[in-house]
Amino acid sequence: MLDKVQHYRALDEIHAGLSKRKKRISPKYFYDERGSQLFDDITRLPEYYLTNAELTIMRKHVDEMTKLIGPRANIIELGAGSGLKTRILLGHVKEPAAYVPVDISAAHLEQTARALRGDFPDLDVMPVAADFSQPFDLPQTETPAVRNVVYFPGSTIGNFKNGDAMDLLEQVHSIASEGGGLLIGADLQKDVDVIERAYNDSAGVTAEFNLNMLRHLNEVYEADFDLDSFRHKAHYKESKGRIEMRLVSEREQTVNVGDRAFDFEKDEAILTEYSHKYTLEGFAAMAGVAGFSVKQVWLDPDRLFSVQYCVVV
Ligand code: AVI
Repeated sequence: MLDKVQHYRALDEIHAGLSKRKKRISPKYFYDERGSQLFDDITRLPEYYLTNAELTIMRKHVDEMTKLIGPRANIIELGAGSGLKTRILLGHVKEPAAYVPVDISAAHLEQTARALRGDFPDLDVMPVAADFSQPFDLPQTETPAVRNVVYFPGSTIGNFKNGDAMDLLEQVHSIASEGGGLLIGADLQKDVDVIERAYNDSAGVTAEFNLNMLRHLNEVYEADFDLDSFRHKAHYKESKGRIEMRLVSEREQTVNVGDRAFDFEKDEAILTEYSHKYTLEGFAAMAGVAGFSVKQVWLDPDRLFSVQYCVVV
C-alpha cells in the first residue's frame, strides 16, 4: 500500500502528464501486480526476441563476464532480479561480496531476496528499497568488496529518454565508483518489422499490458477510464531509434482521474512508453559521456541484442 504522500505525489504526476498538449503517463504505472505478470508473459512470447536473445548471451558468455568482473565483487542489480539471468550471473561470480537488488517495491524485493537466499545460501543478499533513478545509499557489506559492479539487464535503460538515460548512467557511474563496472543489456537497432512485431504480438499480450495501465489508474487513483474505448498502438520511429507506445482514444470522451477531468478527442493518444534501440557506436558514445568505457560486447548469433561490460574511466 502506498503511503498518502507518495499517493498524492503520483496523482500530481499523472495529472501533470494528462494536462500536457501531448498527453503522457510514465511507464512506471504499468507495473501493478497484474502488469508485472503481463510483462512476464511478454518475455515468453515468440515475437518478443529480447529476453531469449539476452538469455542465450548470458548462458554462452557468463564465464567471460565473470572473469572481467573478478572475485569478491559487490553485485548491485537495478531492479529486483528474480529472473533466470540474475541466477546465471550469481551462479558464476567468484566469491561475491554481496548481492544488492535495488527496487522501488519493498514487497517484490523481499520475495526475491527470500528466493535467492534459498538458492544461494552462502550469498549475502542485501536488498535496498529505493527508486534507482535517484541517489541511494549502498549497504555496508560484511566482506569488503574489491569493486562494485552494477547489473542492469533487460534493456530497461531503453525505457529512459536519452537525457534521462544519461543521468541514470551518471548515477550508475557514481555507484560503481573507481575500479567498478557495469554489466548492461542493451537492445539493438535492426529490421523495423522484427522490432514492431515484438511490441504488437499476435496474442495481444502487449496490448493488454499497455491497457492495464488504465485499469491500474482506475483501481488506485480513482480514475474512470473505459478500457474498451482506448486501443494499443506501438510503432518504431526510425529517426529516433525507438518504439513509441501509446493508448489511443477511440472516441471523443471525458475521463476523470481523482478530482480532475480530462477531455480526449477521437484518436487523441497518451504516450505510455519509449523503448530505445541502440547501435553499438551510439551506446558506446552515451556510456562514454557518463564516464564509462565499453570493455567487451557480447551478441547473440542473430545480432539482435547486446550485453556489454563497461568500466569506470
Ligand atoms: C521493461 N522494458 C525493457 C520492456 C521493453 O521492451 O521496453 C517493456 C515492454 N514494453 C512493451 N513490451 C515490453
